Amino acid sequence: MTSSSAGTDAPRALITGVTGQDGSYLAELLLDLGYEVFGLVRRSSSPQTDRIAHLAGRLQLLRGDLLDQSSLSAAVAESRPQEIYNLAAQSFVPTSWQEPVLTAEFTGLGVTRLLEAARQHAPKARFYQASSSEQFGATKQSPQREDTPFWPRSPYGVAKAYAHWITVNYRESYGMYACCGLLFNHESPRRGAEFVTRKISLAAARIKLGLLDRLVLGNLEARRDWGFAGDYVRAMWLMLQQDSPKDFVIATGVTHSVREFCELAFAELDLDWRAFVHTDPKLARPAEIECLVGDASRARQELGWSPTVDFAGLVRQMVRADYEHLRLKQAPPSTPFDQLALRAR
Ligand code: NAP
Ligand code: F7E
Repeated sequence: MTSSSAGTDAPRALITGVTGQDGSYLAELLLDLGYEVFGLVRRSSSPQTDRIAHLAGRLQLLRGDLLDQSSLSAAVAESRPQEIYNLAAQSFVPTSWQEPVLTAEFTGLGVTRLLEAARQHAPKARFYQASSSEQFGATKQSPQREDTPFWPRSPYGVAKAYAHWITVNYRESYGMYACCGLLFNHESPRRGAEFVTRKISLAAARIKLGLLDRLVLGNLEARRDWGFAGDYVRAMWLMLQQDSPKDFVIATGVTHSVREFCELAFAELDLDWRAFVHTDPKLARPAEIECLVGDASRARQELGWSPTVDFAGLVRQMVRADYEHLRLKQAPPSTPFDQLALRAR
């Protein structure tokens, strides 16, 4: 672990995108490892802090936006981090066709802004860039490894490819400890509701509870290499603890279709998915990636990393979490005390 240069012995880390799925798991991991953790949060009329609410008092939040150079510089100068994790991005692929310029600004150019802030205010900080399997897109090589050529198929993938190469370029130009994790899809009960896995787990739970009667999806045959987000943030941390910076593919090595995800998710609640799932061609993407599967051999050998949750375990965890959460929300108060509290409201 990199050591602190100031007052306390605790190493300091700055996480952008701390309010997102990965940011929340990474903040937990680093706090448990004894880090002082700073999280960058952008201004919103209604703060998006649900995923980190349980870390209040342990996590220090700084205001900043990937679009704004001075706020990034101020955040780096104030936190004086030994490690910077850049997880912030416009991360939903369909939105990248609706807002291609904004996606390029956030997900592409925003990385250059943060690298510049690091170069000027914390040049020795170790820098992690959240690269993506979307960069491989329609590549002919399978499974995808660190040296597989990129052929991105969405404005998001193109922006991430730029972000990847600018990070490599800062490593090569300035000798910065900067590395990219080429992460394949990773999910959890904290996954955003518009991504397909969470869309399915939430719908299955709602259908079971009688709150919904159908689920409409796009391409059921698309195949992805799905892992658990908690495993993947551990890989991010490991990448910054090596002797020299390198890029790594992080994946399970197993691919499944959206259809298979549906089958397992509905079966977990004793439902037959075929009775509820419909498709709508409007949800098809202008350019789809039919199949992705990663080869994480380098990470296994050099980082000692391997996933702990398999596909069936991931589906079960997500469906159970959504079902229990919705069931409890619906359940009438069970104790006299709860009844009183309800009447007082
Ligand atoms: P996520 O849940 O969508 O979180 C994205 C985060 O970025 C949120 O905290 C969001 O803040 C923040 N953000 C967006 N625009 C910003 C801006 N202009 N300035 C500052 N912050 C901004 O994403 P995730 O699933 O945790 O993924 C983390 C990173 O890994 C992303 O870069 C994603 O592209 C990449 N990635 C994800 C996967 C995956 O399968 N999850 C795979 C490969 C790579 P708000 O809460 O305010 O919106
Ligand atoms: O789609 C198909 C869809 O939106 C997965 C992001 O974290 O991982 C994520 O990107 C597949 C696609 O994730 C629906 O066409 C079918 O083939 O869950 P997704 P994604 O596009 O793979 C990568 C690695 C990232 O870096 C991204 O940030 O599922 N699909 N029907 C659907 N997808 C959605 N969202 N909704 C549907 O109804």
